[in-house]
Amino acid sequence: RADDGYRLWLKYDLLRDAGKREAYARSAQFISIQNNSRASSDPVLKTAAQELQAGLQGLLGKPVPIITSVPNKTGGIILTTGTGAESQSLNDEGYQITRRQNNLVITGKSSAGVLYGAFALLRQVQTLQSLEGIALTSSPKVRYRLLNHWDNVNGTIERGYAGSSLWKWYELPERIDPRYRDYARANASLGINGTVVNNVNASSRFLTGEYLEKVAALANVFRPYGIRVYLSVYFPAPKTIGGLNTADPLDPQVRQWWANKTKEIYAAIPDFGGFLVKANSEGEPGPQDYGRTHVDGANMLAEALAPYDGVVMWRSFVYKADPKGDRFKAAYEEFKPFDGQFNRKVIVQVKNGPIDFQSREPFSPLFGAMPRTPLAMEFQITQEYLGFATHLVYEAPLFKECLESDTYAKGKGSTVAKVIDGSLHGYPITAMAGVANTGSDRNWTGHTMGQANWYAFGRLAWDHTLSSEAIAREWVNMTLTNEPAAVSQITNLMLRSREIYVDYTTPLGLHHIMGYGIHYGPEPWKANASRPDWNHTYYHRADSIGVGFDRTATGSNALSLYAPDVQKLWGNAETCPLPYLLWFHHVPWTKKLSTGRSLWDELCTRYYTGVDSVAWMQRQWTQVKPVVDPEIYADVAGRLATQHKEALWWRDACVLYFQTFSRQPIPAPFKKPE
Ligand code: GCW
Repeated sequence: RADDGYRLWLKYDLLRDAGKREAYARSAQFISIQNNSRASSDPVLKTAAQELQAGLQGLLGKPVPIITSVPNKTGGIILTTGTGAESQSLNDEGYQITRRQNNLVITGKSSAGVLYGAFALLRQVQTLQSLEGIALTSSPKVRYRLLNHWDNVNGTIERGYAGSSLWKWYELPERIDPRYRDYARANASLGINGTVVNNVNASSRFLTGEYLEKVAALANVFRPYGIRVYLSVYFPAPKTIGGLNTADPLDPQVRQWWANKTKEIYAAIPDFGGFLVKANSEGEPGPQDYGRTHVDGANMLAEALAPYDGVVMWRSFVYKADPKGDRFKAAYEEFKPFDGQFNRKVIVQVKNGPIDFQSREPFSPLFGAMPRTPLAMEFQITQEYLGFATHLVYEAPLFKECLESDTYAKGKGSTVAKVIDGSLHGYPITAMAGVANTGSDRNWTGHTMGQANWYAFGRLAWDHTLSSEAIAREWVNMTLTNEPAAVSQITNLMLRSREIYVDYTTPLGLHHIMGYGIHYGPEPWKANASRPDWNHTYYHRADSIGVGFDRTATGSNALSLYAPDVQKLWGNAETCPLPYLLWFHHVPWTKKLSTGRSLWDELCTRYYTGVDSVAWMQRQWTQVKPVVDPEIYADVAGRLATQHKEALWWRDACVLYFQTFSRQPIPAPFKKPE
């Protein structure tokens, strides 16, 4: 039957190669949860066994029984939680897969570890790896691996492009959509262990008794998959639903209200994960409305959580600072002074870049600058600035570029990844969040290839050292085809896609020139917004001399927020890597770049070759037609055609607009009309 994309990377279709099936089946004659009283009733272990069973039966085409005891039985898979020698090297959620006495043994310190091990074993089979000498050990590098849903009460999703919310609030808690479970399976297969179900632009309704019951019903579905539920909170909730006349975080009544509310939440959801907060940002209220600080607000919530195993994720996405200043500096200036003042349950959640999820941003200068405050990474999986669910942009290279950036906070090698995984500053808690791209569309993400971004986020949250290529290969094998040449071809296309998108939209470090408000298509000319830093001319600063935002000492000096080595890397227009050039420098149109072309010619070259590269992607995709499911093939082919049309739109809009400043001809090779 045709594949509508619903099953994501968990397809478990019969393996084509009968020989391989046989070989795997010899190692998978049964599944057994090692017999101890705790284990047999543990719902997460049960899930692990059931997932393995369903997966293997599909892949191998024969039943794999779950049996209760295994005296001297061999040729099967044993699931066990243990604290023995073999689990010494694991952290709480890690797993180990080994062969012992002719059985495959999946060990975890916790049942969640076993579940992740079960999915890892399935992945081995799905990607056709041998199980013969298998010896896998893996522990997540980050403790809290979360999706953030920007889902609203009314079923809409802010910046969501795959239909409406998965959560049917009006049906909950009575009706449980089977899809909730499939959602949990997909996340658990990646190691995602938490989900913030509502938008950071939060409605206080989610904290009412009526909604807590609904949220608790979701939590019940997610729990056997090791996934905890979190809520975004509306800071003035004590007023809007609590009947108080203030939400001042230092007011005793307000504090008591939060303490009571938190108690009520834990009564309904005993493993509730905690709160995510957007405060004093983009019109959202917050502690500053009462002359208080982010620390006052965050610590109040942390105290309410004190009796429980929950955390506060307080976002740093603000740009309240002087709109005439440089928005680049806002989060740093507002948060850095508080380093060391937050309660130990607080994590400050920082977007990867200083502005807002652009197709390329330098890493946020906060990373490395707050050694005494745990910082969480916030990536955006949904493609708000990356062409929605229409453009094919594989995001792993974008995530990796940030994670591998060197902050030099403690000398060379102080990467952002080491900040986030806690190893650089010894953070007691670590977290990575991804703004979800899921919705009610049959294939979850609108663009089938968008599934790879959900996948990549989850895999990197588990282990940021995995390469973009390895993750892409895995995903393609599990989702599209096992045919080696096609796997390579699709992987290659995915790996190039982000750079191609950058080229036809915002090459050389241009940023924030997309359609105003909607954030789709080009609008570099936007100049009449209500705040100067919402204008797009603010970001590109094109004039008759050149283009780009001078963030060196002669300009906003935002560069000074970075360590001296980073300043050296980006601070000199002669040596600044071209991808970041216009992020930091106002460069003359006529300036000769390292490519041998003038800035203007280089800009045009990128825009034009970017469009050509989309045509290349289309051709590549055509070639894999014989081995990809027809429905998925057609879906992607159609979206690529739109992408090509819109790449032309971006190119022509931007080149013609910037030409009004450069007053130079479009370079010869590109001149002819299409
Ligand atoms: O990227 C911007 C989005 C807003 C979003 C905000 C944020 C949830 O355009 O839609 O609001 O960032 O991250 O808070």
